Amino acid sequence: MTEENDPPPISKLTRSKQRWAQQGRFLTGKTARPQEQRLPPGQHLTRDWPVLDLGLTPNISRERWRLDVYGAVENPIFWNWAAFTAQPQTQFRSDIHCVTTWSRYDNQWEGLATRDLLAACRPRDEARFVVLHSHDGYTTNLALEDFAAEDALLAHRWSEAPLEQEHGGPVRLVVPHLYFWKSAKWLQRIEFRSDDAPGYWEVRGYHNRGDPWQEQRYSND
Ligand SMILES: Nc1nc2c(c(=O)[nH]1)N[C@H]1C(S)=C(S)[C@@H](COP(=O)(O)O)O[C@H]1N2
Ligand SMILES: [Mo]
Repeated sequence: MTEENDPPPISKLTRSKQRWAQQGRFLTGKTARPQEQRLPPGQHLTRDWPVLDLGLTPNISRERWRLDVYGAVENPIFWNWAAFTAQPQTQFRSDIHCVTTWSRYDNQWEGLATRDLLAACRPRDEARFVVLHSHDGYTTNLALEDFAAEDALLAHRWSEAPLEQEHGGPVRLVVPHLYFWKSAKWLQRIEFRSDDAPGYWEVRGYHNRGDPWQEQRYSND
């Protein structure tokens, strides 16, 4: 686990991903509508579940785990594991679309719907953006409407088992309608803001929103 201000070490994959953004790698120039085709442009289907991250894999036990929800909210939250899992539990089935072109269908998630989190923390009128902070030093930003999507959740179970550490357990975000880099693993803090604050990949050439149907892979599209 690193402190907030230590930049995470740069792996070979991370370096490649920075280069791909500069090169516009994988772009097909096509868009699609989710109603018409299930696989977004430039994606291919995989049956296994690849692990993608900065390479640190923080080890956070459920006993030590806390979630801090703060910033432009009426009711800041600081939950331990018992308080978090006492919140309403929702199950969603959704597809994963990673910007490196793999997609994985029919993931069964369980956890706290972001809509239920919003009901609990009550964003103030000026709140327009959400920044996720993770235990590996990773950050990613979302517009409040994207964070509030009806199938978005803070997941702690996948396929009816506890979410594996390598996939972001104890708790990760899942926002199915955007590329998977928006779905922060090893969630530590959720910050509500009036101004936007681009995250780890968003300041390294990746699109600020990341809609796979519009092929919003890179910021210079
Ligand atoms: N904390 C954290 N979350 C992260 C990342 C990361 O490096 N650190 N990588 C993102 C990227 S680029 C992808 S594709 C997905 C991968 O999730 P998976 O390893 O469960 O497939 O996690 C996203 N969330
Ligand atoms: Mo990714």
